[in-house]
Amino acid sequence: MLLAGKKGLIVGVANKRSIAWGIAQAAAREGATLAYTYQGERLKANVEELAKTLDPTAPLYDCDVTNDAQLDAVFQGIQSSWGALDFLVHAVAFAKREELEGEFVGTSRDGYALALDVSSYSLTALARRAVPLMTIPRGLPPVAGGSVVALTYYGAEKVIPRYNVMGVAKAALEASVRYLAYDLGPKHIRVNALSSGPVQTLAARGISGFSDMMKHVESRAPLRRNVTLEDVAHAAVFLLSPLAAGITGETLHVDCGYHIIGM
Ligand code: 0WE
Repeated sequence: MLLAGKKGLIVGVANKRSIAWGIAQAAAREGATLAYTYQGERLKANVEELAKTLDPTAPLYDCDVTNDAQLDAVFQGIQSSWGALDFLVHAVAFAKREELEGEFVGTSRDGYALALDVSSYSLTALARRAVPLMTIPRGLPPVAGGSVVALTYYGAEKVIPRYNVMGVAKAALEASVRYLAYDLGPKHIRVNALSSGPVQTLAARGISGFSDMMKHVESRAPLRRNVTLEDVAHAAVFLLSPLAAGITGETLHVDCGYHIIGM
């Protein structure tokens, strides 16, 4: 059990297809105890139902990551129920639909700000609040520290048509991972990004050409297939676990090798 006795917060479960939910299931299987946030009443029932299947006592917090008061309440809640935190999973992103349809050059000021706020700044906002809970000595022998994993995508590094402002937001997220890793390293908190290949999630639904994109990856990736939720979840558990004790500030590609191809 790679995460025996560890307590983690999962941010970004929307439904059973969510990468965050895949990670939650794999982490629970490895012995972790989990808390979750949900984004507004619309998704509360979904997250409640899923969380209950693993642990009927799992703490749930309403949290729009652009709302500082709600972020504060999440960590106050974890402080009072657990008193400490071992890991954090960030799996949230949003851009307005119109920004993912037209050209990047047309990105509006408020669309740009919203995408970066929800998809990039939120990692720093969450990590800052997690630090005090991760630096409390705990366990036997007592240890302090933690692990943070954020989900990213290849569109941060190379142009993926229509990913547009999300590519800029993920680039900022990956840079944030490096700066957070630098700041929090002395506190024994590791911060890494996991760059997943495309997965059919709620976030992918309705994105025109998504199925063609998955066919393209399947035909060109060295492993000649798309990633599964399990592939991504297993790599996330690795990064959260002591097996990755020497890894921080890294972007780990879990993409069946797609990103190594030049032509
Ligand atoms: O990060 C993502 C998607 C994130 C996302 C999805 C939506 C759809 C619904 C952010 N905001 C919204 N806003 C909505 O209104 N991915 C890695 C999946 C994804 O999205 C794409 C992709 C891939 C891959 C969009 C265009 C091209 C490729």
